[in-house]
Amino acid sequence: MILYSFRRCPYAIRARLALQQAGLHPQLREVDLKCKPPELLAASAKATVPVLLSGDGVVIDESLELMRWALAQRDPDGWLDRAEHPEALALVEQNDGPFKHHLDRFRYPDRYGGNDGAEHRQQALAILRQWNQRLQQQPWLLGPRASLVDMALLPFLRQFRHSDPEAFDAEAGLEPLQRWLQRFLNSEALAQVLEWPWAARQRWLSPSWLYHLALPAEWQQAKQQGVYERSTRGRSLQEEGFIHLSGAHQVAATHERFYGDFDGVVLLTIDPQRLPAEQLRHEPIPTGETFPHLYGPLPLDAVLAADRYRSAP
Ligand SMILES: N[C@@H](CCC(=O)N[C@@H](CS)C(=O)NCC(=O)O)C(=O)O
Repeated sequence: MILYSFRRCPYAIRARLALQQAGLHPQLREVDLKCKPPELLAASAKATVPVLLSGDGVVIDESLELMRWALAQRDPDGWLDRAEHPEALALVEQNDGPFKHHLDRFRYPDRYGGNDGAEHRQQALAILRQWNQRLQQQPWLLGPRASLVDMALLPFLRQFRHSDPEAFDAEAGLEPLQRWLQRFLNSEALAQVLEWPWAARQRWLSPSWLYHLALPAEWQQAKQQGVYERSTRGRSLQEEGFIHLSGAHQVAATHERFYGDFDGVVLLTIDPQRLPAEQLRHEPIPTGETFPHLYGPLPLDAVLAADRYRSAP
């Protein structure tokens, strides 16, 4: 079972909460949303996270559906109880529709071409006051126990608070809602789904791509000059004759061997289709292992992403 996910994404968080509750631990593929791996696009053309591949041909690319699917297998605390009730469905719809709409525009007014972030915050707060009314009478949205609905909404409220925690905490009359969020933020369930390996800080590396570790100053220089001609640490393309690349499964060992003492090494993600085919060769090194070698400068337009490399803890 495979889960494409993104650590901070509220949809992915709610999916991971349900998977964990059901005792399911798929293999995690943490993706970069600015540079989505071809495997994710092949699994779901929608190209959003989370996406679950069940292993027996089922692909689920909607977080709520994924929650229901996971809890249908095991639901020890009855999160599904009343989850299909009309008022439960209305709450989820309100969250995924208007609340999310205002949340995005409050968090990123520039992205939405407006300067009315404060207005959107007020509109989101109007919705939160409705949720607050429910929570005045009961600790969770549907009653005395937590349900799928709480877990579906709370990751979005977490984002709302996170955008301006002081203003949120100072908001008068929202104490029941603030306590509801605080219980979630302090919960072991959330801590667990934000932890390695549930929410890897290390991006999943695709076997469809090639990789190269670069020193930040040399990568900066390449961007300015429009050409990258370093082979490996301390060696140029001219000296070595080719640029050392790695397959996804080789990056960690290459990092460990040559860059383990260097803080801030940059991982270049390279699309092999954009390399001159005649310059790319897969060649054995003396240990017998085969590595990709590029016999020419690295074209900058073949570099899909350049991020600080994080090794697995
Ligand atoms: N309706 C989808 C929405 C998922 C979604 O929009 N996820 C965001 C990340 S929080 C995403 O993948 N966006 C795609 C992108 O940024 O390109 C679900 O519930 O799973």
